[in-house]
Order: sequence, then C-alpha cells, then structure tokens
Amino acid sequence: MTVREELEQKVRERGAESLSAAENGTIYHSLLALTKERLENSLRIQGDRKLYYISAEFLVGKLLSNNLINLGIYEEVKEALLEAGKSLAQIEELEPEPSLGNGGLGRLAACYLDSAATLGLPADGVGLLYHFGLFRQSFSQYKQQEAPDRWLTDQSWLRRTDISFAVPFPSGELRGVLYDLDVSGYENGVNRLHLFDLETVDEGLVKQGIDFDKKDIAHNLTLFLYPDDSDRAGRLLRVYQQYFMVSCGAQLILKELAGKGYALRDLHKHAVIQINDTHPSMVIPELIRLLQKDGISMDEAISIVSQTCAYTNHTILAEALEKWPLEYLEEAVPQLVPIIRELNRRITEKYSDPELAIIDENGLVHMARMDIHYGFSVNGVAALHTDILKNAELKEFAAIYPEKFNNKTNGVTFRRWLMHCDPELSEWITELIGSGWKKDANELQKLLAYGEDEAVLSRLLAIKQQKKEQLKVYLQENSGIEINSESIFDIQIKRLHEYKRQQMNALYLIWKYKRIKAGHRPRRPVTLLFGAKAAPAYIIAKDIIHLILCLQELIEKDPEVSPWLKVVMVENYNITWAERLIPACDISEQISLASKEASGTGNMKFMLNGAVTLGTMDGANVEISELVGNENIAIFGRSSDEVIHLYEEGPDRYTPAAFYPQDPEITELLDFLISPELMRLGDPENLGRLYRDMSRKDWFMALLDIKDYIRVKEQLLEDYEDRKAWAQKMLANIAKAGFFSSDRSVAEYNRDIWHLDVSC
Ligand code: 26V
Repeated sequence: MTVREELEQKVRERGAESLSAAENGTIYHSLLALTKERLENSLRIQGDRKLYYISAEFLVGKLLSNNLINLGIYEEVKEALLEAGKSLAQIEELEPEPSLGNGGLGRLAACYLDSAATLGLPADGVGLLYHFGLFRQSFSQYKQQEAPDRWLTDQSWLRRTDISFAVPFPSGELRGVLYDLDVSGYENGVNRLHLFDLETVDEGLVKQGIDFDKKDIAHNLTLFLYPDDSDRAGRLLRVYQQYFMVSCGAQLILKELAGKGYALRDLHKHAVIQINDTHPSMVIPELIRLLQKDGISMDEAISIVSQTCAYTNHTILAEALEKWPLEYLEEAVPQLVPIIRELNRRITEKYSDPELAIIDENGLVHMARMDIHYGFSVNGVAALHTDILKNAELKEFAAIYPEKFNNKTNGVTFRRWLMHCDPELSEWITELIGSGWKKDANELQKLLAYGEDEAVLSRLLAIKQQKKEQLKVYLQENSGIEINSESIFDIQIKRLHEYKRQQMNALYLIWKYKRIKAGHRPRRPVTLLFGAKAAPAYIIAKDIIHLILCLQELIEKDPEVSPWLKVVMVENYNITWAERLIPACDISEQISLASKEASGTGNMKFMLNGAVTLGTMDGANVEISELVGNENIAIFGRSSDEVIHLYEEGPDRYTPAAFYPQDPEITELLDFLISPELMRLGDPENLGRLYRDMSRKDWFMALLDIKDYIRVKEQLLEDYEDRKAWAQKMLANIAKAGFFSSDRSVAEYNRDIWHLDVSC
C-alpha cells in the first residue's frame, strides 16, 4: 500500500469519508497512527554494546515532521495532503509539544539521540516522564506567569510497556513504569527513549498554578521538571526525583544485560552510561549498590561502574554545579550514603587536597567530583569550555586524571534545524550542491564556490525574506502582533539568565530608543525579538523579563520611535517557536559574558540558517569565528581570560562603580530603569531592584561590555545595507556550519568514549 492509500484508509477508519473531507484532527491522529506503525516495523538498532544516555531533560520537540523526514515519507505525505487541499503545517499545529526540558542541555540530548540512530549506533535515552514538564509561560501586567503545561494526551508517541521497577524510599517502595518512545534515525533504524513515570502519580495534587504538596513524594515525583527549589522541601524533592530516575534506569540497564545473557560483572563491556550533567550522578552509587546486592564485592563493583560511566559537564557556573548536603541524602536515599562515604574515603586516603574530596568540610556532596573520580571520561562541550575546565575550574582533577579529560564540541541535528524548519533553503541547497550534505554535512562547504554568483546571492536573500514574511504571518495569527518584514530581525532566544545578558540587550534598546528620540533615525527599522523563560524562583531573571516587556510597551506606544524600533517578547518560548524564529533571523545574539556560556547550540542553528552572529568570544562562538573568519561574524567584549582574571582578583576587582555614575552615557541608560516613563508602566519594586542590582553588583559585567556591544551592533546594522556583502556573510555561515552537525559530535563521542559498533 502506498503512503497515500494508507492515509486514506486510516482517516476512513476514523469515520471520515475521505482525506479531503476529513478534519485536521482526524488527519493528525491518522498520521500519528501511520507513523507509529512504521516506526514499530522499523529495524531496531541493536548491538553487543549499548549506550544509555541518561538525562533529566529530553527536549524532543514535536515529532511528526521529524519522523516523517527520517522515515523518508515526508514529501509523499505533504503531496498527498496538498492534493486533498490540506496543509501539513496546519496539521502539525495540532501536535502538542512535549515539555520535557528547559534549554540547551535537553535539546542537545534530543539531537544526540537523533544522530545516534542516524549513524546506526545502539543508543537509548533514559529519563523521566513529567506530566506537566516545565511550566507554561504567559505574560500579564508585563510579568511572567507560570501555569502547568499538561502536554500529555491519550494518543501520543508514547507506548506504555509492562516493565516496571520498585524503587526503595525510606517511606516505602514506589514503582516506576516504563514508557517508550521510538527515536528514528534519518533513513535508518530506530532506538528508544525510555521514560519512567511514577505508577502512583496524582495530577490532582496540582491545585493553584504550579503549586503542589512537595512532600507527597508517593504522588508527585513525575509531575514537574525542576520544581521550585527555593525551600528545603523543594530541594529534597529534586533528590527524590533524581534517585527515582537513576534507580529505574540502573535496573533497566541490568535487566537488559541479563536479558542478553551477560554476567553482571561484564556490565562495562556491554553498556556505557553517559551522565548528562550532574542530575543523574547518583547512578554511580546506585549501580554499585545493585551490583553488591548481587554478590559482587565493593572493590569489584566500583571498578565495573567506573569503567561504565562517563560524565559530560555543561556548565562552570558554581551555582549550577550540584552539591547536596549529606543530611539530605541521609533523609532521601540513606542506602546510598555508606557507598558515597566509602567512595569519598578512598579519595581522601589518597589525596590530601580538600578540593578533590567528594564530601567537603561542610558536609556537602559534590556530585561532579564523584563523576570525575568514578567515571572514565569527563568532557566539556566546546573547545574553550574544555580548556577552562582543564586549566581553571577542574585543574586539580585534570592534573591527576589527564587521560580522562576530552572535548566534544556540541552539535545540532540538521534534519530538524534545517530540513524541517527551512525546507525552502534546504531544497535550494540541494539544487546547488546535490543532496550529499544531508548525510555528510561537510559537503555544505561546496556552497563557497558561489560566493561571487549574483543569482545565488540574491536567491539567498529572497529565501530569508520569505521566512521573515512567514514569521510575520505566524506572529500575527498567534499573538496578534504586527511586525515589519522589511526591518532587520535581531533575535535573542535562550533561557533567561544574567550570564546570558538579556539585560545588556535591554540597555542597548534603551540607548536606541533615546537615539531615535533625539532625532537619529536608523537607515532601516529594527525588530528585536526575545524568547525566554525565567526559573520561577529566579527573581532578577523575572525582573529582566519585566524590563523587556515594559520597553516593548513603551516603544510600541511612542509614535516617534515605533516606526523604527520594535520589541517583541514571544510568550512561552519553546522548540516550536525556535523553529519559526531561527530561519527568519538576520542577527543572532550570542552575548554571554565570556567564559560563562559552556557552548550554546542556538548559535549553531542560527548560523546554519544564514544568520550573522553578534557575540562574545565565548563557548562555541569561538569555533564559529575561527571557521567563518572575522569578516563573517561580529565579535565584541572582553575575552574569557580577562574575565577570569577579574573574577580571580576578587569581588573588588570588577565593580560597576567604575561605570556608574562615573560614565555619563552608561549612567543615562541605567537611570532610565527608574525613570518616570518606565515607572509609570512597570512595577517600581521590580524595576528598582533590577536598577540596584545592575548598578551595585552587575555580577555578569553587562556594564563592562555595553559600550563595545552598542558600537559593534550599530556597525552590523550598517553592514546589513550592503546587501551583496551581507548575502556573502550568510553564505559563508551556512557553508561552514557542517562542523556543528550533531552527527559529527556523536561520531566523536563514539570514537573516543562509547566504542559502539555501527549496527546498520
Ligand atoms: C542546572 C540547574 C540548577 C538548578 C535549577 C535548574 C537547573 C537546570 C539545569 C542546570 C544545568 C545547566 C547546564 C546547562 O543547561 N548547560 C547548557 O548546556 C548546553 C548544552 O551543552 C550548552 O550549549 C549551554 O551553553 C549550557 O549553558
């Protein structure tokens, strides 16, 4: 049966007369069923040795198009629908987006699963099935509001299995039920994402907003991703959740090992566990515990587990490196405490440096340190990040385990981040250089041959314009917001965090607003688009959102400025938004304080879609700039070395007092936060707090880089006017993006860490 016939049959089974007469909802469910069946009949990637990628987040995004592309039936389905007068894009709108992640870390996990399946590597994901995931964001009175995001539906990509495991807690055992989701490779077989749900979970616990009884772990463990941890109960709940995840995961891994007929003591030969940041770190003591239960000695259990686990570090921010009070672990996971103490004892016996101890003098358990001592590989996620880990943050560890440290620069899947989100660009690239780039992204470099081809360059500009028009329509339909598609689209989309410096972008906005008020109109209007969620308990991050929303309103209501400058902060930024925004972008904002952004992956997606990066020499921006050359990227700000020195010299070395009130231009920008114009619109409490924070602390040094940022951004806006030169920059960025394919990253992980055999 052809895909079209199958689809016709499926809609009829669901009561429609024909495809053309069917409602979009019926078509969506038919497509879901059709695709799921094909996935189930696909080759399951298998091997003697398997990777388990264990992660608190998997930000998979909508799956319909992705699966259709990977199964090789996207075009057929699209055509069949078109002939029936239907649009695949509209049908896709009906698919809920799984809310199983927060940012780059979770999206990276999803890209890696896609690439591992594409490369034919046996690699499954292990995580939790959060019923409400991360919160749903809305704006009211220029502030972020949080609501539960119930993304789960009766018919979905998930398959409930009959596998479940008992997880021991001091208050009694709880059961984790396994749900599976097929992960398709591009024109290849399937792997699985294993998500555990609490059998006794009770959604009814969520009453007001996103509040619920944090202590009722028998019913709450899989309600939310990252529940508020501003109090003890919240932090304990994180520990309970993490343990629930790793215990289920460890039991699954051992069950699969036994299922294949291998002895437990051969675990390290047949399984490798990639620990994605420290949320799953307790898998190490848990596996040791389970092996011991089966009669293996402590010495041998430690040795086996140490040869099985590898750790990826995704941040150097001290506050994001997890340290749990031993007392919490004694309360939540007492069975692991003697093991962790023993792991620590062995280290302190050998090394006197207190920086190396797993349990510090304050009784805090450093999860990353446990991973480094008892894993066989430690990797950073971009060249600069790995250098900082080796030479600064983790230098004591690099000195004793030089062989463990390695770099794996992040990557993104081009199936989703080009073929799916910009089919126009994707098809045109194929016209120019053939389709080889879809399997070997380095072939994109063939585009460089067209650097002087006027027809090619103007077509590139035309496709960008088309994507900008599409975004304009989407925004109009979904938010009622009008944007000018002839303006320059400047976009900053990422989690809200002070180190990412959305507040510096807001200072630029204030500067530009004042310039225009003073009569200096830009040559072309500019639209600044933001998307970001702030952690519910992160006060300053929420104040920054408030500032941006107030500026959005102030500018909108000012007839002198609004024709020239527009701000849009999209509500509930997620993967689906990213897929709309990235292809339409002219300027990609990657402006973190140098040394703080481990890698970034949005920067790669933007470049791949022909945006020019405006950024600091941070994370993977450094590698982007090396690849594209100075003329194709706009770099500003202090270097990571300078910043690291400033921090090392102590809190007095950098002080915003050097700029405020010393520097009149910067003072004018900051004072605007508490100006009558803004205070009239916004909440004086939020604006005042942000003003005080930025003028007295400015921990991420926005004032240090703001002038250079303004200068370079203004120059970039000027550069945009030379349309041919701009198109050449776009082309260079696309052509050089091949390095950032997650296929390359995953192949490197496999070569250096996983050592899996390609099975198909
Ligand atoms: C830490 C915490 C601390 C408690 C509150 C919730 C929470 C959530 C996540 C994290 C881990 C942050 C690590 C992280 O997301 N790192 C990002 O990883 C990306 C993929 O490697 C990388 O591109 C980004 O630069 C990096 O910030």
